[in-house]
Amino acid sequence: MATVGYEYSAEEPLNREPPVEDLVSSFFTESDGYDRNHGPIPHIDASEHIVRVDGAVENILELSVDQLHKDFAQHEVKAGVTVSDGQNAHVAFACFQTPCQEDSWYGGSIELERAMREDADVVLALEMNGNPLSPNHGYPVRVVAPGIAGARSVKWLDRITVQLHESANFYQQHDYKVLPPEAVDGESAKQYWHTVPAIQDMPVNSVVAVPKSGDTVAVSPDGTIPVKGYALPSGENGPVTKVEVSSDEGKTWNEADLISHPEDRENTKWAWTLWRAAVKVEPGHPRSVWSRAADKSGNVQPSCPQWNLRGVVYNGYGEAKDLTVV
Ligand SMILES: Nc1nc2c(c(=O)[nH]1)N[C@H]1C(S)=C(S)[C@@H](COP(=O)(O)O)O[C@H]1N2
Ligand SMILES: [Mo]
Repeated sequence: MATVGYEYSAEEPLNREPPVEDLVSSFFTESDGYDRNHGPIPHIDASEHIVRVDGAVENILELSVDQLHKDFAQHEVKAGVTVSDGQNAHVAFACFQTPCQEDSWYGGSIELERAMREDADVVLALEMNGNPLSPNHGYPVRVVAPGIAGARSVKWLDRITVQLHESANFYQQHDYKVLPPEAVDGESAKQYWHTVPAIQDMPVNSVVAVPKSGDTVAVSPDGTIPVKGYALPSGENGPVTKVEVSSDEGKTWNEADLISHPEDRENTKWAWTLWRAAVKVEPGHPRSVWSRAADKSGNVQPSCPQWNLRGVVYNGYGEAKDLTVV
């Protein structure tokens, strides 16, 4: 470990997101305004940073960032995983650089099978869009586990452990889980945390970005208003295959145009999809616009999933409500 300084505190970590209309303005997000942290941001000296691979492996590895750069593709195989099929093994990722709000370290785990499968594209990332990772996104090395909740994509990675149980970290055991509706506060949640699985794959989702709830929108001569948003497939079931938009609270739906990767139109499995539509809306107030997405496996957004205490994996219809159409 070689931390040369911290930013922010464990009590008030950096958490922010850009305005949603900026998000949908281009396929590649230009503003670097999305950050999610449970603790301070460490500034690490990459030349001294080591990622240790241990647990149920034949060879414990101590990998420098330089080695990861030069020949990462070979390393997982080198380590020699020693668990057999059907053992329900996990790969735990850990960062010990800074304390977090609810634990003294940060960690998460995914299934070993998923981590090892080539088409699951779980990677140790050293770069983002061709540049070294910035400190806030995990410099010098982080996990990126596509399709899986961001909480498992551990930043400032110190250790990878192959083990027969999930990560013991707070954020795997007592957060990022869908609790039953009987859990209504911290106290009543206590008896349920160990009964429900940790969130892994995220569900299909879509968001209406333009207009925003409460906006006043001018109707075009053809009686339509422009609507823009984004959509995500569930887990490994990408790409998004359809987004529909309704301006009559779900009675009728119109198919939106999907905007995928500008250069690489084939390689869309993990990517989000931007979409736009022109929908007929009668002038007046209040008006609303809803969106719902479907993915390659036929998963469709529900209108409103069951409430849960942490409000996680919410994927009800996208919505802009309380619109004034003039
Ligand atoms: N070490 C560490 N890794 C972490 C976190 C953290 O607080 N500490 N937050 C997790 C969560 S909850 C998410 S959503 C993603 C966010 O990554 P980003 O800030 O680069 O978008 O990082 C994950 N990895
Ligand atoms: Mo997260």
